Amino acid sequence: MDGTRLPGAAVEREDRIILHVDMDCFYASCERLREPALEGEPLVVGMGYEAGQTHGAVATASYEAREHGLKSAQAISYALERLPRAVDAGDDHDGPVGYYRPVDLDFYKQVAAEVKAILHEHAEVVREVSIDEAYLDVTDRTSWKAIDGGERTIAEGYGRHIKQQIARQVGVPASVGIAPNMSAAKIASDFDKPDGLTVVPPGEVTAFLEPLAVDELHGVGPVTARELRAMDIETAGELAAADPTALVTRFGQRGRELYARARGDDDREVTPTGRPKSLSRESAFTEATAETEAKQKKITALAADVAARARSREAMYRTIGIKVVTPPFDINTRASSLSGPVDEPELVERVALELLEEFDDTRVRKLGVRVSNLVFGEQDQARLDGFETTDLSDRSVTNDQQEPSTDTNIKSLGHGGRITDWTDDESVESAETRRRGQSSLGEFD
Ligand code: DCP
Ligand code: MG
Repeated sequence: MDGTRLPGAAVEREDRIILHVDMDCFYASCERLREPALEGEPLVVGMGYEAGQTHGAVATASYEAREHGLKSAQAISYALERLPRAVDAGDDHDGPVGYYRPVDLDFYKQVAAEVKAILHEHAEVVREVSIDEAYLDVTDRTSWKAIDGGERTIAEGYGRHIKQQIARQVGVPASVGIAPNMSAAKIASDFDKPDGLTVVPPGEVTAFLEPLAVDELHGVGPVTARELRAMDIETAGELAAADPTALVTRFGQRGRELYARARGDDDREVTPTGRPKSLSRESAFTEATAETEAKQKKITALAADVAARARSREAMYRTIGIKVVTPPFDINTRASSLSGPVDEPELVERVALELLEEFDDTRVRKLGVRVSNLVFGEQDQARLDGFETTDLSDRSVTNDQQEPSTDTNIKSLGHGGRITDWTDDESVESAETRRRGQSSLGEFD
């Protein structure tokens, strides 16, 4: 990657490589793992099918059972009607029969853990969304570069490799979708189930979505699909070509989202399961520079990126910091803290630039911006009474290197905690940096 390339909300978004994995008829595949004779048979995993039981539901049906109309969430009594139990079917029964097994969640969780371990080996960021489903951001691990005379991308090979690793090491089938954003990747993984691998390179997302029925789009259930049909909108292509105002009139803010999804616009980030302690981003110069403007430009872009990521994760921050790496590898960190958590992209930029002033004449080879002391989504922005009127350009946000401000609304952290914070992360960062090369745009959280 070009070390001079600046990160920013708009930059690189379309180049992301998002991989979505969804295991095929997962509970049934797990049962087959310990009972290989069930391979190729119509298999129902669920509750309530034993003699004398009447209540219960299908958790999942193998693809062979699905051919008989069975699927998750159906009443078990319905399943038994369509596909009587093999053990109960008398000799005179000449229709299809099925195999039934009870749900053994502990076992499925063990299998899922093995699968997830493989996924974590193959991506920096893994978002586990359910027992058998995860998103991976594999942008740093593979490439959209076309190979084989343009027939395939390198990313496709990476997806195939992950599928094979799961099949060989765990023994269960997975379907994989790869696309530049999360919603397209999810649709892609579902596109060719079971054992599917569907790749939608950048630039092909709209064409891929176009022919799909609207209810295949993420977030479109049967009710919305019906309402869209009433508006003469049946396919994602028709939804993408619809009048957005009419959609907003009908569905409110959701209408705008539906419209965006149908057009393949989805800039949600793959956020790791669990909550991060901080969010940060750093970027190196190709060569160390003392140029103020270049440094400011980079800090501004990094600040925008970090603030956008915080917002997309619904994280507010109380501390804003920068990292300045001077040649050869001296790491300097500075941070300022506010009295309450905020979601203020402009403030991140302003504080980061202020903190940078100390390094005005310094040659710098790498810069980073971080927000920390995170608070997630649950409450409104803290009432920072007086905050808006405080003149931030004039010492109201204090540099941690200086005496804490006496301002009651904005105060500084002590040295110790902050420095330790960053030091901890440095060890992660140096390993990362070694692996990716110095010029890469690495995250340092
Ligand atoms: N599950 C359940 N009840 C449901 C839906 C699902 O108990 N109503 C369980 C059983 C599934 C597992 O969750 O095996 C994963 O759900 P999926 O929706 O991914 O379904 P499958 O993996 O079974 O099938 P597919 O191949 O369509 O992904
Ligand atoms: Mg599944």
